[in-house]
Amino acid sequence: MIVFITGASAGFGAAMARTFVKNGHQVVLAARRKDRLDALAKELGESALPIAMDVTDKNSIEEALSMLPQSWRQIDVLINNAGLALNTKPAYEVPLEDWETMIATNIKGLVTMTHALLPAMVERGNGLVINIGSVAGRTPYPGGNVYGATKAFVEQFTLNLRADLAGTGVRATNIAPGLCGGTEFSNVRLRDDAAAAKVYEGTQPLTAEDIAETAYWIASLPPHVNINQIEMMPTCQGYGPLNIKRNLG
Ligand code: NDP
Ligand code: 8X3
Repeated sequence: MIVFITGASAGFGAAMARTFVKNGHQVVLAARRKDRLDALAKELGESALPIAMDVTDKNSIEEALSMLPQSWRQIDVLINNAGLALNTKPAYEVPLEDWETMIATNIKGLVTMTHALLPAMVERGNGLVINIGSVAGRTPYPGGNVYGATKAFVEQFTLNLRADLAGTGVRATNIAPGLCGGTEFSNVRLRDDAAAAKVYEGTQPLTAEDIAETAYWIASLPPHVNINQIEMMPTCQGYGPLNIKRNLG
């Protein structure tokens, strides 16, 4: 398989690249930090192709895809993983720019990549799109605001893809993980490495390798099996009660 992974310079994306290559597949590594991609490609050898791309920029996506060598053009699996959360402040305190960046990356980037690669999969009658959603797309929490809403979009877009793709041979899956450590997610979100480390203190979170194994399992199922969505959490995480403010005013 040729697997196109966005956000391959860190976290889940890099772990997924390692897992697919370990299992004999080829990976296109896409992200903005080319130096990180080059280092990973060096580690992975000829099975990896690093390619600089900003998913928020349609031209950058088009340019990157147009530069793919002929032998790398038949993408079997697209993993829309590039994404981020910014800020944990309440909606009425977050800078608009943070919301705009999350929407541009988690929604616009994901649909632009899908729009670019899906028609060829349908034409061939096989392929798989794995979108990385989040438990935040299903379970609201204080400070989740636009991040949670972008991941709700990812889930609903994936399920609507399933509606359109039924009978085409092309599969689509939403993976919705909960707390996952060992990635740059909280460093990016909190913009403070010490605070980011505290998020995972006293927990045993999911790891990027857990997500990578799940993505690989989904991609290696027989072609007649579609996992529509999968929600996964570390055992130490669960659902909370609804928040009730008592005795106000
Ligand atoms: P990381 O911050 O470790 O990795 C994010 C990746 O996305 C990086 O490779 C980054 O690369 C890339 N990226 C960000 N913006 C862009 C852009 N504009 N264009 C191209 N690439 C971009 O995070 P995780 O690995 O933890 O997260 C991966 C995905 O999983 C995200 O969608 C996240 O929302 C989701 N998720 C994470 C969870 C967690 O707890 N960690 C739980 C649930 C979901 P670069 O900066 O080089 O461009
Ligand atoms: C990341 C998981 O719970 O921080 O999507 O929103 S959470």
